[in-house]
Amino acid sequence: MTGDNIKKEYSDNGFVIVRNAIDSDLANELKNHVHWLGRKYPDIRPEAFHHDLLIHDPFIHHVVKSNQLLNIVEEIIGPNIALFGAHYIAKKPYDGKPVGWHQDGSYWPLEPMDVVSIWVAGTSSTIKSGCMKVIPGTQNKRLLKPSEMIQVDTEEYVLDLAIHPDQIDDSDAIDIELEAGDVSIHNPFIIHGSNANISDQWRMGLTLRYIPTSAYVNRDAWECILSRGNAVKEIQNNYAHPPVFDDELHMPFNGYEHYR
Ligand SMILES: O=C(O)CCC(=O)C(=O)O
Repeated sequence: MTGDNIKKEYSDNGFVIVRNAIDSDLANELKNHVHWLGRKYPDIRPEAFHHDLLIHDPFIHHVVKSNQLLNIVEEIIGPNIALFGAHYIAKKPYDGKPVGWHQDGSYWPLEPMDVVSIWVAGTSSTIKSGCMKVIPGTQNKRLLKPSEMIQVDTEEYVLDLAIHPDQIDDSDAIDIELEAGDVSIHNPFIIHGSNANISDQWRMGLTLRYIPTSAYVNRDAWECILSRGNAVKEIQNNYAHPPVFDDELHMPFNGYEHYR
């Protein structure tokens, strides 16, 4: 898919799928990383490997700065790029939780709301394993505030808020089925969610939220990763230093020696 096509589909539809965006070795490492995190944090569910666990991890810096992803992101937000959020939403076979319908922008302290989400598939993601689904056209709706959403039980759902079912018409929702190495890209307005994993396979996705460095993250002490290009001096975002690889703390990966 050419850069122009990615840009056009994204701007027309609020989402786009790019097949084989990353190579199979990197997709495999993503999968290994989820299992490695599972051993490191046995008490944390794999849908909840959040930004704070990932922001100082050399493998995440490596992925976030990979040209395979940044060349796509640059088509949409331009050449000066920062990562504002990383989160693995990995669903175990038979057990992975659903994600209620929501718009990402409802949660985010970005000024302006200039951000693109890249959902990187470490395994296949199918209807049965609880792939992401989007409601087309909703990218043109206004953002709901958290106070306009309902609280849901995090024992059952990945996120604690969801849009009230009365406000959802999912009759033409689109299932975003992916193979390992594919990515889907969505904007912060589009309504999306996912079902539980009822298959016998893992479903692993790494969500990466990229902003142009001109967008301000209005949250105290929040760390971003400067991924490509330059920071904007007047925008007071915090950028994490590239981590130093430590055998005791980090998973080895292809290229980890650059972080020694
Ligand atoms: O991974 C999922 O099931 C949902 C993903 C999602 O909500 C997101 O990437 O914003």
